[in-house]
Amino acid sequence: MRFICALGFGLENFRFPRRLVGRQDQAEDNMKLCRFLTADDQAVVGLSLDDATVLDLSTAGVERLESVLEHDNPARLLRELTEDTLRAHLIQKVQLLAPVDHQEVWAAGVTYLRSKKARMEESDFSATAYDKVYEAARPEIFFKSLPEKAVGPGDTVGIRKDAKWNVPEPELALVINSRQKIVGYTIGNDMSSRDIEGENLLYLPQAKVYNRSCALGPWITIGVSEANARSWKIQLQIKRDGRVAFDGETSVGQIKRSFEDLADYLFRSQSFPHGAVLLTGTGIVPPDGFTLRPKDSVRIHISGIGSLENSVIEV
Ligand code: DO4
Ligand code: MG
Repeated sequence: MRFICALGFGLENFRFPRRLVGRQDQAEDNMKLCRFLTADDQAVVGLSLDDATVLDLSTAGVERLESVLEHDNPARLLRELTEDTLRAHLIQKVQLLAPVDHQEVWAAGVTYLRSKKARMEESDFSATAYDKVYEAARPEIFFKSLPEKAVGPGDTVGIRKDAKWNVPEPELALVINSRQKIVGYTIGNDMSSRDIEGENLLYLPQAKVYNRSCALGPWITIGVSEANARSWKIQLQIKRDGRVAFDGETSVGQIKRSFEDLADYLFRSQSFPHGAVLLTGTGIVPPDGFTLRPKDSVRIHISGIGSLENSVIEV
């Protein structure tokens, strides 16, 4: 009854008990941790247990994602937090932000056969490098973004003014805490300039790291095993003038390396006191004639997470 009244008058101003949001035993499968902007422009940590509402965890004293991700058992902590009375908002009425606070964002590459083949074709010059790294024990891992530069759902992603061949790279992103434990998953878009990378592999940082080159979101799915995540599908749809300009699909199970292995190499001789986000590589590559244009819309869907949508601008 109280829930119905709350919806009628706008959920934002109501507090209601967790038991009205969803059943306790369903919570672990559906926990989505996010950051969002409140009506008075405060960035807060949120938790969603269904498709419609997000609970403001700042009302339970949680100020940063990190305090959940560093917990021994984030899923259990979130369940306990939802036993409190938390302020709820309708998801449609809040602006979700990239789900990072102080975590550096890194990316692995050439982890799918599709990515290796496409890159060998785009560059005679560096073809053997891609071939070798695909087979080698040590993966390719590169720095992608400072957390404050990552863009969130609904924001714009960038294509470089000085590049002619630009593509999105839809990737599963591992959310790893400071103790190297993979505690969740989100969606990453590793925007890339293929002509710059193809000209010379030493230009990789310029092809990959520039304004608005990394999108993350819409939230972090907590408490899912690697085995389950490997059954997820990844879809990419690019729309231009309202029409589908490219559509592609792959499966997380096609990634050649284990998530543990990727996290292990990232943390070798390097510590991440706030944890890290690691994109796991792309398995979807649009055909060679395709390049993004300003105003295109890029939608990445991963079945166990949700959708990350951004429009394109020139930067
Ligand atoms: O080797 C260049 C980058 C590879 C990459 O970003 C990917 O495979 O997703
Ligand atoms: Mg990539």
